[in-house]
Amino acid sequence: MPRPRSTALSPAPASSEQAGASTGPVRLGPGAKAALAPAAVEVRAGFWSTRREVNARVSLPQGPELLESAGNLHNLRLAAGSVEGEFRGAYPFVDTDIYKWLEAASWQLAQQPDSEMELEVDRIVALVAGAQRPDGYLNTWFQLVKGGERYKDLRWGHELYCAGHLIQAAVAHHRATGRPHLLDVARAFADHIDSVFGLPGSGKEIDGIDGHPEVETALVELYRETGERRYLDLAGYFVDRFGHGLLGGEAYCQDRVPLREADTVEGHAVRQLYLLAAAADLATETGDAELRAAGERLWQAMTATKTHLTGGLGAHHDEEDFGDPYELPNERAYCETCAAIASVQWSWRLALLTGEARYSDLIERTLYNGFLAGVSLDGERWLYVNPLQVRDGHTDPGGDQSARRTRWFRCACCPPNVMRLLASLEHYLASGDEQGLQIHQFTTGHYSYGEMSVRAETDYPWHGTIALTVEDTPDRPWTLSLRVPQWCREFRVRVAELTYDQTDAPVEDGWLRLERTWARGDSVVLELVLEPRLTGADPRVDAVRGCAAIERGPLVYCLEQVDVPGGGLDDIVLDPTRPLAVKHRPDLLGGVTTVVAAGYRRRLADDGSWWPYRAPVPDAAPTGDSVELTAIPYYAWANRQDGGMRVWLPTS
Ligand code: FUB
Ligand code: ZN
Repeated sequence: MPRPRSTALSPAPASSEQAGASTGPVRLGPGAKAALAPAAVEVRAGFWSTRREVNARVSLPQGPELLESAGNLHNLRLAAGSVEGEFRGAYPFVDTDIYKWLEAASWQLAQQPDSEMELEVDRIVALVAGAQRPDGYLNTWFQLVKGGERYKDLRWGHELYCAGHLIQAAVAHHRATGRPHLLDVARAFADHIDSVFGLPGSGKEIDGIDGHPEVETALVELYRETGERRYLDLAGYFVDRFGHGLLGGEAYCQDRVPLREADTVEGHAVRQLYLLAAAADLATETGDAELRAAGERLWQAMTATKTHLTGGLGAHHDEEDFGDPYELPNERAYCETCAAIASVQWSWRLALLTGEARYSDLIERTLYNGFLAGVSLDGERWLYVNPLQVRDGHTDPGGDQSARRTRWFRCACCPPNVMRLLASLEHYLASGDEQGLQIHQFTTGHYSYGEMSVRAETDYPWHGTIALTVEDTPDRPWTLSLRVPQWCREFRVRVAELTYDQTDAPVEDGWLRLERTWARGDSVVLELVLEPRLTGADPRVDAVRGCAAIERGPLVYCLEQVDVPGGGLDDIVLDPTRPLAVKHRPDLLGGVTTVVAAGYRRRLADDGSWWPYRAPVPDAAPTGDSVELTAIPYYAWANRQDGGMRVWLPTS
């Protein structure tokens, strides 16, 4: 099989105008300089189908009621003057909960008509439109609480952040339904912003940026939807004004150093990641090589030094921000669900821009672990922070930063964010270019780009076999590329009469490239060997020195107290010399594969000391009683009873 040319060197940049390209959250403009364009995927069964079905059946329908009882919809009516009362909610950005829900519902409607949800969407779109000022401005907090004062508190006010989520909802609504109503509202606000913000000397009133990036990536998408270049230019202006002290020069809001000069991710994680998503969008649409290089550099720094095993991001509770390199605590891991979502959004843009598989490796890890833990299996309860450990005797703070699942939050940014990613997930799974179709994530379903289409069947991530059948093909050679996950050490692939394994398969930078003149009905069977494994960490991650984590395929595992006989987890030690066993458990947590490991419960001599430290350093290996350890996938934790949990297990 000849080695195809590298996708990254594709002479004709990919474009979403290609027939069969996906029309999800990232739709490349006609002049985009990306290596790849999103492909169309239908998720028909299996792991993600189940999670999306719960999203559609339980989480999304509950949205309007929750937005009503939390006061978000009331605020719109109040701003429209149709009711009387007080603003409800604790934050200036509560409108975004509505916009994210509208976005999620729109992506959902694009897949499956649902007359009830459609009515709810229409009703809420009308409320949003009713709250807008005649000049396009819209923010219920500033209209109602701040007496109409505008853009005086850019560092904390979130006015442009709210505009960004409105624009994203409107683009989704327009793409899904073809209706102009919400897009008209969003354009009016974007035009208003464009009339106010600009460089000194541009004749605009304010040279400023929002303390929470978001409007930037939204404006790029608005440009893609409308073809209006000034939205792209406005996004570029905003991205380049960070790092010049307009917000006081703080790292917290990415104002310490311009993105083009930055060498690591810093500050508030979600803010940083949304800004980087916008930079990748701009590099894609304009070919800005410096912005692209900055994105690639910062992604490398983030993944190498600031990312938890689960793909979770953020090491500090107080400012929801990144820590220092290798500062990756377990019980104080912040790993906000929104940060995981933002990371997926950024990585997807880089995957399209560069054609590199590693970005989709991180997406896979994040989706199956740090992201999915954010929603309960029943779709009704949420985690805002996603720690990697809950200690025995944990005193839970409750509220937004609880390590226990919660019905809704005072700061409810995460739940509707999860809803929108699950509802649009199929748009993050595959891509295409002139040379072929690339499958980034495996699901049972249908992948297509232009005339190339394949059907896939798999029980991934529980089993490693992915069976693909070509359903449609042009009459010329093309390349079917399958991502070989970064965690995979061993695989086999059968293509018609040929069989390869990891030693001789045509793998190039994480892509298994299968080039031929395909015929309908041709089959490819990829078998990823899914042995459970123990993973260690770079020694500079002090928090987990001497520990190992259990993984299998893309899944990170954890111990939950409820599965460990004899009580708490803090005395449990894993025996890394003993084999790990796999046990499929259809009865447990909606059906999971558990990993069974050997360990022991430390027996510590109780010398009555009032002091937990010892000198000299104890050197004898502790002893204890053997115990069988049943580990479950991390995403499924906190769905039974409260109790301890840990991902990293001491081995000595
Ligand atoms: O500031 C808006 C949102 O609230 C952020 O993205 C989250 O981190 C939470 O702080
Ligand atoms: Zn959040």
